[in-house]
Amino acid sequence: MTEKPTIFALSSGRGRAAVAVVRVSGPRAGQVIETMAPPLPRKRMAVLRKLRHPTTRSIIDEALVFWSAAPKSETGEDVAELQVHGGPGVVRAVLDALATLPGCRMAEPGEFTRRAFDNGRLDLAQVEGLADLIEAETDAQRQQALVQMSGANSTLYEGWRTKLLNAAALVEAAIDFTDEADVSSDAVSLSRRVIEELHDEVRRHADDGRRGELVRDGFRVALLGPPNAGKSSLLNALARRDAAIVSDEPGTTRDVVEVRLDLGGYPVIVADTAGIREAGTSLEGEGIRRSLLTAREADLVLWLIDASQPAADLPPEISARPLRMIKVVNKVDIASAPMAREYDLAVSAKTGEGVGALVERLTVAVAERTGGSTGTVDPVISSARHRALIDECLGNLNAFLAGDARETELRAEDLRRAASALGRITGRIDAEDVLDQVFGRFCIGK
Ligand SMILES: Nc1nc2c(ncn2[C@@H]2O[C@H](COP(=O)(O)OP(=O)(O)OP(=O)(O)O)[C@@H](O)[C@H]2O)c(=O)[nH]1
Ligand SMILES: [Mg+2]
Repeated sequence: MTEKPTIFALSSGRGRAAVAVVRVSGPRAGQVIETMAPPLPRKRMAVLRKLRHPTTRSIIDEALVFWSAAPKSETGEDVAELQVHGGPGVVRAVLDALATLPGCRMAEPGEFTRRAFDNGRLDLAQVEGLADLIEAETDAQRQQALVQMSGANSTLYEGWRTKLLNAAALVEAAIDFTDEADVSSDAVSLSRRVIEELHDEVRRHADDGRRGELVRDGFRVALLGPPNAGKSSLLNALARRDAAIVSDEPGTTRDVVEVRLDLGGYPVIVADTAGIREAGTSLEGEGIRRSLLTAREADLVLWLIDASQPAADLPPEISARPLRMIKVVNKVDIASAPMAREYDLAVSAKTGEGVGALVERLTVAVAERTGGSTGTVDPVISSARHRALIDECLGNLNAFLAGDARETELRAEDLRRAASALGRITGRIDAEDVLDQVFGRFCIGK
C-alpha cells in the first residue's frame, strides 16, 4: 500500500506578522519534528526548539513545536505544528525545508479539513460551519457558524434520520406479511404517528423565514426613489465613505452600487439604485429596470423622497407588492418635511441629521426578520444546499403521509428517501458530488 502523503502549509495569514503557524499532517509528521527539531515532545505540550534544515543542519529559526498523534488530532492524523517568527523569509525557508523531506508535499486548499472529514473528525455540515466561521464578518455570522461547526445541526439531522430509518425498518418488516394486509398496514399506521410528529418538527425548522440564510448571506436593503432624492448621498452616509457618485444632476446613478454594513452584528447589504422616472434614454431605462429588480429581490425597500420636491409616487411595480418598506424624507436641512406626506423618518444625508435614527430602525427591522437570533444555540438552516435537502426530506414525508398505507414497499421507500436527504446534509450519504465544492471554499493551510 502506498503511504499517504504528509502535507504541510502555512496555516496563519500571509504577510509580515509576529508569529506564523506552519502545520504538518500525515504519517511523517513525527519524523519531521525528529529531523528538524528533535526529540519528539510530549503530546500537545509546547516546546521551544531550534528548527534546523534537514540536510544542511543550519538553523532556520527558533520555533514553538507542538505534537499531536493520530487519531486525536485536528485532522485525525499525526500532526506537527511549528510556530515560527512571522516574516516572509522565515516562512519561505521553513516551507522549502519541509519540501526536501521524503513523503512530504505542500497541501492543497482545504486539504487539512478534507482529511479531518475523511477521518470522521468533522462531518460535512460541520465543515461548512467551519468555512462560514472563517468567512464570518459580523457577530451574528460568527455565532451561527460556531453553532453549526460544533455539530448542533448535525445532531438534529442525525436524530431525525435515525427515527426515519427505524420507521422504515418497521414498515419493511411488515412487507413479509404482505399476504396479511392488516398486519402490514398496521405497521404503516404505527409509523404514521411518529412521522406526523417528525413532519411537524421538520416543517417548523424549514419555516424559519430564512433567518439563518439572512444571517449568513446578508440582509438586503434596496435604496429606491426618484432621481436626485439623495439615495447615493444616503448610501455614502450609511457607509461613512464615498462609495457612490453624488451630483446635482438627476439620473447620476446608472448601475446598482452595493455596500456591506455591520448593523448590530448583522450583515446588511445596502444597494443604491438609479432614480425612478420616465426614462430619457435607453441607458437610463436599463438602469431603472435594474433598480426595480433590485427592489424586488431585497428584504427591505428604503423609499427615499426629496422634501424640497413635489411628492413622488411609488412605482406601480413596487406598490403592488407586499414588500417591507421604510419611507424616508431626505433633505430636511433645506425644506421642512411636509406633514401631509406619509413617511416614517426624516433625514438629511448632507448633515447626517436623522441618519442615526434610520440606522436604528434598520437594525430593528433586521433583528426582527432574523428572529433576534444572536446568542442563540438553536441550529438554523444556513445555506441553500441544506434547505434544498430539508425540502426534499419534507416532500418525501408528505408522500408517505398522503400515500396508500397498503402499498407498504412504496411507503418504506418514502421514508428511506427522506432519511437519505438528511444524510446528504451531514455527508453520511453519497457526498462525493458536493465535496469539491465545499472544500474548494477553503484556502491553503486549512
Ligand atoms: N441640501 C441637501 N442636499 C442633498 C441632501 N442629500 C443629497 N443632496 C444633494 O442632492 C443632489 C443629488 O444627490 P444624489 O445623492 O446624487 O441623489 P440620487 O438620489 O442618488 O440621484 P440619482 O442617482 O440621480 O437618482 C446632490 O447635489 C446632493 O448633494 C441633503 O440631505 N440635503
Ligand atoms: Mg444616485
